[in-house]
Amino acid sequence: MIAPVKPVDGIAFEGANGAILPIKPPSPKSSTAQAHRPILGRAPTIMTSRIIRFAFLSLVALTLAGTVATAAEQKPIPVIFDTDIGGDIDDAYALAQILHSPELKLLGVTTVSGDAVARARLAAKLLIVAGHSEIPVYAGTSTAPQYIAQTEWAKDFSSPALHLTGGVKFMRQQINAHPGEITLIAIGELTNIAALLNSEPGIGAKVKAIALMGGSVRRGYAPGSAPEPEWNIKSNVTAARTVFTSGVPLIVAPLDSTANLKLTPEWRVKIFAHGTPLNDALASLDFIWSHTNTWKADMPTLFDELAVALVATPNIVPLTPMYLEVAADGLTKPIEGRPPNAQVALTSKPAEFLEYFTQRLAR
Ligand SMILES: [Ca+2]
Repeated sequence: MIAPVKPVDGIAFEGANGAILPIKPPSPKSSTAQAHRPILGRAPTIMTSRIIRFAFLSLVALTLAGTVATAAEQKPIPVIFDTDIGGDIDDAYALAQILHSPELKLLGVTTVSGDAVARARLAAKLLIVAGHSEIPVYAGTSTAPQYIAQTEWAKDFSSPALHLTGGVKFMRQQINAHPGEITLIAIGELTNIAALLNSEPGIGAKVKAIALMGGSVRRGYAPGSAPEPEWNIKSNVTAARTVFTSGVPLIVAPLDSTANLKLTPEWRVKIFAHGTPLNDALASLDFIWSHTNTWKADMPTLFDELAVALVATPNIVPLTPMYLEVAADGLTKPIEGRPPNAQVALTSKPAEFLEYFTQRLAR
């Protein structure tokens, strides 16, 4: 069931410039003075001080070594990336971000909304340019035509990894092959994800989590604005309701924490100056988008990138457990007193996030 797709014009991206969320100073670290406290009520001798100091430093060294070893040994998180790449520019940057996140293993890409096949060609070409011909791309559900100017960059592209149908089936097969392991990163309307959850009884219980960009809890697109129906949710409210009532653990990046993440020219210069084939491709797509997007945005907003980061770097922003209900108009309303269905990012620190993101793409 696909809700009628509304025109892109009129989305309130305008006016989002300027306001920056406050950056709090880091919380004071706990004192290590405890380690130097006298033992058994006696003042420490030089020798006992040295022993204590050695023991303390050894403990620190062991802890650090353990952290490094754990990080190195940790298996990357298997993810499937469900995207409406080709409309807004943030999806292309988000795909590059996944490829530059060693914490993640990208099993495949599925596309959704508008011309899902054209979007799949674009994703497949970006992956080839990035040197990842092994990662499959499957077109998912197409809907009414939308603005997708970037897909011209990949017109008629084909590769052995590109499949013009089968997005939902691919997700289902992968989840059944790796029950409880796969996180879905959903950064378009939720049509494919809902179709997956409806396609087989019990399939949702085998999904580890769904990280999604979507919703609007305490603010809308513009700083200080009231909550409003967000694009990914309102584009298919029925699908969004299926996802939010599925019982699958949800990690949600709504407008509250994403709408202020502006990739200004200074940050883009840093990314494009790192002249890898992938970054060169991003520069091309960014240029096409900058001069054609129908809502006249003058710089990218990294909406989708926070959803990716919440999987790769879970502590990057605080998460608030809450129950979000999807209203008929696409609003995502927090309901008090119900067991949470989502961990929600309500705040972010734009300067810190842009540094995190840019560092990844410029290495
Ligand atoms: Ca998107």
